[in-house]
Order: sequence, then structure tokens, then C-alpha cells
Amino acid sequence: MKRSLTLLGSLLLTFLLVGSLSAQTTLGPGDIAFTLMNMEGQEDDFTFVLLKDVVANTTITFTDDEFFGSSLNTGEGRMRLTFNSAFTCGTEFVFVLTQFNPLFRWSVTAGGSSSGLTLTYPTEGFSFSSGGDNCIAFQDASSTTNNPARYLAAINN
Ligand SMILES: [Ca+2]
Ligand SMILES: [Ca+2]
Ligand SMILES: [Ca+2]
Repeated sequence: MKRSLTLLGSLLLTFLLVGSLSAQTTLGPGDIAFTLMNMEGQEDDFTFVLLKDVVANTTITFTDDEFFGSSLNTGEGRMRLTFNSAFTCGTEFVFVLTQFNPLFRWSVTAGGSSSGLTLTYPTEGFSFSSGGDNCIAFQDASSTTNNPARYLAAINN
């Protein structure tokens, strides 16, 4: 009996540890809102605000690929934001294009700090044209999918 209780305890601890390592906040439409988009020349930037608290390990992918009726096309870029720590509802994030062609790189800050924020580039080329471009935010296990599990917000010019 004692051994089975110990085993049960170990299993429970394992589930809790695995759960805490992989858990992220599930976001849906309207849980973030874009608050600025500038796409002139090489001075691209955009901002969004969280409308829901997020825990550490939550990710959001941004793309300038277009939405065509039922799915995303390809040919442009994907940029994934990972929150390495928790952030609260109302926090605004500022993205600035810092490196242009051929590798497009961005900075991200909240309250002037990049602490707890990581950007990766699953598909290269994330930058805005001066007209007819867009920024779509979604959540999915894969940042390169054409059929995201959950769209969060979108903005275009
Ligand atoms: Ca586009
Ligand atoms: Ca641009
Ligand atoms: Ca583009």
C-alpha cells in the first residue's frame, strides 16, 4: 500500500512537472488587439496590447502572409513571439524592424524592456509593403501552418 501510494505520488509529480513545463495560455479572437502599424519604407513597426493575462511559455505567431477565404497563403514571413515569463492584461508590446533585406529582424519591448520576450523566425521575410500588406496573429503548435488553430487579430493597410 505504501509503495503504491509512493508510486501514485511520483506519477502525480511527473504530471504536474510536465504540465507546468508545457502549459501556455490559450488565446482566442480578441484576446490581443493591434494598436499601431507603420509600414513606410524600411521603418516598419507595429504594436499590440494583451487583453488577457498570459503565463510563461505562451507563444503568438505573426505573419504578413495573406488570408484567402479559409487558409493562409505562403511566400512571406512568420515571426514567433515567446513570453518567457508571465505578462498581464493591458501590457503593450512594441515591435520595430531593426534589420532589413535579406534577413529581416525585429526588436520587441514592453515598457521599454525586452526582458522575458524572445523572437524567432520560422519563415524568413516578415516585413510590410507600403500598401496592401497585413499582419495576422495566431496561435498554433506550428508557426508555419496554413491553417492555424486559433486566429487572434489582424490588421492591414
Ligand atoms: Ca502580405
Ligand atoms: Ca516596409
Ligand atoms: Ca510583406
